Amino acid sequence: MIVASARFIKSAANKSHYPEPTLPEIAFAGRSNVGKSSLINTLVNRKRLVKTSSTPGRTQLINFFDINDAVIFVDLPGYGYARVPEKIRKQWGPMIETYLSTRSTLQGVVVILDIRRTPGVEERDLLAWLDSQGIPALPVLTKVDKLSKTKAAKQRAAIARDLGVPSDLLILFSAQTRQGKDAVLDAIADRCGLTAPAEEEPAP
Ligand SMILES: Nc1nc2c(ncn2[C@@H]2O[C@H](COP(=O)(O)OP(=O)(O)O)[C@@H](O)[C@H]2O)c(=O)[nH]1
Ligand SMILES: [Mg+2]
Repeated sequence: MIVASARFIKSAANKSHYPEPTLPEIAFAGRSNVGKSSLINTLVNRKRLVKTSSTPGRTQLINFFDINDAVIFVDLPGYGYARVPEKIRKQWGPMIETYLSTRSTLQGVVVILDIRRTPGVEERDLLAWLDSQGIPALPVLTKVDKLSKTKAAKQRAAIARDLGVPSDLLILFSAQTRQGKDAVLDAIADRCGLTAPAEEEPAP
């Protein structure tokens, strides 16, 4: 999939504020600071379509973006940030769960994991819950530029074992080098049934 256009649609705190469910939708989830904003910005070739904010503790919203007038990307609030006040943390779960369990156009969730970390309880819970709801997960291991090739391959295998999924299901990604960008976009296009545009013949 080639991203030709990307624009912010709206933010929503609850269902009544979601945009009309017309286009296929892909949501992005991950713990705070995992690199979710950087991943989305890389996919859409923009520096700051999604703000890479470093102020946890604010009430967070679900943000909707139109991509190519063909698919909607949904930036879910980051989870698992210990410094977030309990009151705010408590409203995240329901907000994300309501979205994921009721959104009729949702085609899959890109679950972003740091390649250097063993998946925590939040990640395992999220993946198990998506599975129980029949929502396909697209797991992506980000920040691969932080590890050597050998170490990255080892971590990929370890995380796959940990999650009980085949290793080649885990896409290796880096916002710094853009490694894995096309693999993520292709997985998304595949999930949404968007066929790749035919290669144009070079002009004679
Ligand atoms: N080296 C490296 N740093 C990254 C990568 N992705 C994100 N970061 C850094 O990780 C921090 C958190 O990134 P951000 O996208 O804001 O994370 P978010 O909280 O999940 O949205 C920032 O300092 C980014 O520059 C990556 O692929 N490689
Ligand atoms: Mg972010």
